[in-house]
Amino acid sequence: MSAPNKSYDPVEVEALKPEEIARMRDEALAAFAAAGDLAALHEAKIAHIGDRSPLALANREIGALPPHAKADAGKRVGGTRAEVGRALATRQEELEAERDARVLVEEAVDVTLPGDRITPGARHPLTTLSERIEDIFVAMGYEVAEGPEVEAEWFNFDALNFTPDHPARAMQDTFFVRSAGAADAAAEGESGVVLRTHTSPVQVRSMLDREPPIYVVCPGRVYRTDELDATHTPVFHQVELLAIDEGLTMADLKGTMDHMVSALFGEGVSTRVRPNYFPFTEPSAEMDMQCYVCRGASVGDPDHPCRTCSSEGWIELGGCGMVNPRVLIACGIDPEKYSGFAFGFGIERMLMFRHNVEDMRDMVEGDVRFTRPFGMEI
Ligand code: FA5
Repeated sequence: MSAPNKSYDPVEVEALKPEEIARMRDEALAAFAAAGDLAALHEAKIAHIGDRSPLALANREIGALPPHAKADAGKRVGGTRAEVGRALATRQEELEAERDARVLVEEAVDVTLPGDRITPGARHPLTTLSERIEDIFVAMGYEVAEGPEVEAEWFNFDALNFTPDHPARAMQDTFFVRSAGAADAAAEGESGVVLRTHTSPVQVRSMLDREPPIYVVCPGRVYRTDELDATHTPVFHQVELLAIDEGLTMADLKGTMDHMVSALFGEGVSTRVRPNYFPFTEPSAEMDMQCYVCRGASVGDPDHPCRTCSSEGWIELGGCGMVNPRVLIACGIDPEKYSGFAFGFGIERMLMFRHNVEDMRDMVEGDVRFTRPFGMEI
């Protein structure tokens, strides 16, 4: 900047001449108008009203003018800078509006296009129901116990008091594992190894592994040579319950099962027992639960039939009884001191009546349209 000069004539300062200021203005307005986008406008802004632009330099010259000349030059330069500033703001608005309109077109999302989101799967309801049942017993202090699916015949039958000629051992019920040297199918039964036909061998393993008192819940997959139809499958799931302690009776068994069905089907749903026979329990019983839908109201009322229990009022749950003393002895437990109860039931059948599934084949076919409605219960 020049030093103050008392005899200075502003008209003589090149940068402050009116035509020079007008030229700066015209150049700035032309540059703004020519800027095709916001980046170009920014360049033009720096060039024409930035700190080193001709207008800024002219403005600085005003400080060096004598006082009488300052007002005139200041008015001319200030007015021009304001005009250029307004032109810049106007062009900035235009270019921003153009950019926003372009973005709306270029980045438009067609919400009618089919989505490519991967829908979440669902756990199989047999798994979630089995885990729910386990949780009920774990909350009562039971321990979850598991055993092998390829099982020694001794655990599956002998230790459970099945006599050698018991019909359940027959090939029409049991998958025998053929030993490597077996000549033909007839020799299969000689391997001593079967696919377990029920979860009761886990009772035996639990009693051999633990000292009483024993409270275990044993979920697992079991195998029988049944044909796949609406109510049978050759591979299915059971949950087994075993309690061994001093002084246990059928009343404890019934109370425990009443609690389970109330927790699963609603407060107040009760159970009943009917005589039955299992080699490993004595006495043995079949346990039914009260129909949780009609609670017995449909019995003898043809106007209000119940699909869930076929208007019988009761639904068959599974087998149960007091552990046979012969089984306790086979497992090294003193039947004079300890008694126990056991209960076993099928998860597929329970899923059928709990969720009105009419055909067991739906559970094994792996179609997600069957599992998805059960949701992501965990
Ligand atoms: C037993 O397997 C005994 N171990 C149950 C038991 C345990 C009795 C402890 C006493 C004490 P059962 O053969 O009845 O019993 O089978 C139990 C349940 O398995 C049946 O109630 C039924 O729900 C289910 N079940 C049996 N066969 C099939 C099959 N092919 N497909 C689906 N579920 C089946």
